[in-house]
Amino acid sequence: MKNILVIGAGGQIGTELVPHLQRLYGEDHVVAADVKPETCHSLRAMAITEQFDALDINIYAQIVKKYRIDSIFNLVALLSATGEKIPQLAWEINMGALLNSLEIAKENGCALFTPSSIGAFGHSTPHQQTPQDTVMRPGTIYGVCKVAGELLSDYYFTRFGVDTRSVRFPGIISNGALPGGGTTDYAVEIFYQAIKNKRFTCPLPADSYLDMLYMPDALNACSQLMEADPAKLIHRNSFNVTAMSFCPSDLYDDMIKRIPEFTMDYQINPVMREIAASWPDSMDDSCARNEWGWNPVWDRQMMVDDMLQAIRIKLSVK
Ligand code: AKB
Repeated sequence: MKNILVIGAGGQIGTELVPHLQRLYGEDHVVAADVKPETCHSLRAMAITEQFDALDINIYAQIVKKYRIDSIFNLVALLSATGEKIPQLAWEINMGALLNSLEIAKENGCALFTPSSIGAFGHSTPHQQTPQDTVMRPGTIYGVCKVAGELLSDYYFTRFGVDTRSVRFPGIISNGALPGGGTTDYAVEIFYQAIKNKRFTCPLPADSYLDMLYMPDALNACSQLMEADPAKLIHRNSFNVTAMSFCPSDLYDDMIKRIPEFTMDYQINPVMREIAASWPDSMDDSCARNEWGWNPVWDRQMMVDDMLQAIRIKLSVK
């Protein structure tokens, strides 16, 4: 049985990945960690929790030894839009947590999952059916960290034999913890605003196509890849994964079919527009499908219905 540590567990992915891993491996085999005391307070209600800063390698290593950890999910990251406000700090946090995770994984024989992102691509990448192996020249500090992280993770695998694996996540849509500081966050916020206020102001242009995944598929991507037969993996860091590609006006059309009084206007955020324009419109994820059986379940219409239902319950709105 695995002993798993999730660092950065208090964010959008972590708060759902922890219970997902608990269901697969047992509650006693998953440790949630975050730097923020208030986040750890709520994590404690669902999991064994440790509060520490992943940039402090000594404390990080002590925790790995204390729980005999053999698998680490490193979710520590400042996202794309936040990163552009504080690029130096984004580099320090994103790369610092990764480098410490790689070193600790090397010293303790741990497998390591660190998500990459569509943010690893840039303007010069082919935007339609973006191939697995292609030009990667991102224009954001977040993307620079993701490309560097992919390379560093592959380096630790080939040079030191560390079992590093990763996916390039698109925007992740979920109804648990809110995302924060990403360019794709609009695709979550729109649901809350549609239910609460029947209106939404979108920061991205109407025709800004981006890949997206619904959270249940994102969680399966993490666990399936980490369980995959290593002999079948030609790639490691990182695999394109996607389930749908849409733009704000597509989502608006879906919404007014279900909430006829819903209205949406646009107040374009120039930084987010530029970031979104540099990212793929749609990715080719055939390598993930062929090498470890990636097969997402949730399409856009199923996701929209489920999001509306879940958020209505969450907000106690009929
Ligand atoms: C972001 O928008 O920054 C993230 C991502 C696609 O990596 N959601």
